[in-house]
Amino acid sequence: TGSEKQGAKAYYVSTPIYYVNDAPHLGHAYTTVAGDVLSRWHRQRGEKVWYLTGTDEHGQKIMRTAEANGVTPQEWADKLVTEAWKPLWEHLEIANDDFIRTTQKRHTDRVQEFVQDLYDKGEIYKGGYEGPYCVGCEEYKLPGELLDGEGEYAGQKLCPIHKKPVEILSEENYFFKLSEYGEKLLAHYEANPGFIQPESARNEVVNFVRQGLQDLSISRSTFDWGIPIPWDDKHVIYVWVDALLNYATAVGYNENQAKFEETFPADVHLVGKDILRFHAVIWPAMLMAQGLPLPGKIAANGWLMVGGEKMSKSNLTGIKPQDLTSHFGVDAYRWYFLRAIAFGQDGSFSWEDFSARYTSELANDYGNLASRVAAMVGKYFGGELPASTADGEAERAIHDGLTKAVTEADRRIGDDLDFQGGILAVFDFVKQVNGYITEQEPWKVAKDTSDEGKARLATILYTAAESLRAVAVLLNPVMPETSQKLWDSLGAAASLGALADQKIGEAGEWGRLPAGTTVTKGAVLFPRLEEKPTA
Ligand code: ME8
Repeated sequence: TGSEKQGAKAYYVSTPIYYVNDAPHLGHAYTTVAGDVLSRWHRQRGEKVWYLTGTDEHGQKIMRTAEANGVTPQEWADKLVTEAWKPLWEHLEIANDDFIRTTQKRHTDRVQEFVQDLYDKGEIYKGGYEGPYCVGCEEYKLPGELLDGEGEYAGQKLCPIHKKPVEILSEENYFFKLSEYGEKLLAHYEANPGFIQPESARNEVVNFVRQGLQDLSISRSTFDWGIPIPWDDKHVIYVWVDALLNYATAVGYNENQAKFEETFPADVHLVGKDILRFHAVIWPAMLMAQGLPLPGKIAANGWLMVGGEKMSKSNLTGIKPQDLTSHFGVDAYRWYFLRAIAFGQDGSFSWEDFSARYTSELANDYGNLASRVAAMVGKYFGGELPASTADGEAERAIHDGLTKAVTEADRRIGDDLDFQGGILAVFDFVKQVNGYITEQEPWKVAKDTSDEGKARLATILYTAAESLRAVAVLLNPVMPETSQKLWDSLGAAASLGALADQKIGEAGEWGRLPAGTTVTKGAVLFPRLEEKPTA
């Protein structure tokens, strides 16, 4: 967009790369939408941004799913990526800059080089290991964290996350000397209090590392769906080591030095709580071992729950993202989860809550404000935005309210990843503007045909329209389609240019929308909801 700082490091945001054993569900979409809003926000700050997502395609979980479906793992992954994952991200308006797949050569070659390099540096050795393994997690478990099975699983030990029996694996494997990094990791957490977010996640990781780290088995020899260990092709690289490296291989590690330096490390790795340790312990240790810089922040989102249970591939509760977008629209979908749940906390989804918030906050507060203002500019000024010439105390309160909303939203969304707080700051402003119109009663002022009356009416409608101009900019990262409709209805592009080029820093500059623009009663922002579909 021209105003990007040349040569500056990109603000780099990542999502987890998701397993392709199944189609994406609400939980995956939650993390990916959050990353999209964060990266769009930073783009609108005028920063250079790199937003990465992708898919994790190796390991036993994928291999077994493919086998069960009678195809090769690669065929299975190709099908899921092209038929399920990429289409959903497009549907949800995810503006990722790249999509990495761990079966791509640009990834597999670089992963082999990375691991070979660690081996050459003496960070990897051969050893034996036997222990309980959960295929769902693709992770060895500690005996102490297992649950006792009941009913059909009586007498067996279960994974605490998947509640399925673990398997005892015994392998001769290659190990990464993770145990040597405990002190360095603790020192890093100490020196960088914002490294792990939220606080509860940080505490969990610190406690875990304080208990002492074991070396990490980084190869598998009981199956072959993975990247071969370069010096011993009877082994494949552990799927988590392979997967974590996507954050480096996707941005030019060992391949495009300029790109790598301009992008790496990530400013924010967005993850779910389930994969926090991989990102906050193993990944930084791998980078330390190579002398590479560490990411700025690991931000863990909480669980999306339905009916009190974590939403997962095996507990889909029957609701697909598309079921919600077809009812509420894509923008409302993007908005809802970030608005309803404090980021980092668990939160429940219910159809009733979504419907209630849609109607009161989106349709009534926001949508009606936009349509009322456009209708009045049409009715009283023939659709030509009047100039504001009679600003008084009420208008100054609106100007102040906007300044506050911009500062608050920018800090909360852009810096703190407090999406809920940031969205609320903007919606508080929307409420304030609604209150202003109710108090000023432009429909009554319109009856006063004196010059003073006309100036008041013009001022009220300009103030409301200019407020909406700012709201469109501030909500663009969250609801891009709606903001565009509003932008069109305000006739803003003719003088201010494209919506995507509007900067957050300028959103609060009062008076940017010039008088004289053509205001039209555009498309309804949030149509009345249909009856809830019956399952
Ligand atoms: O773990 N609530 O992939 P995955 C909130 N391939 N977020 C949820 C969620 C829920 N109920 N369910 C899933 C993997 N998520 C690895 C990652 S990264 C180098 C490798 C989100 O397909 C959340 O972000 O199991 C979680 O961490 C991720 O999906 C797990 O996706």
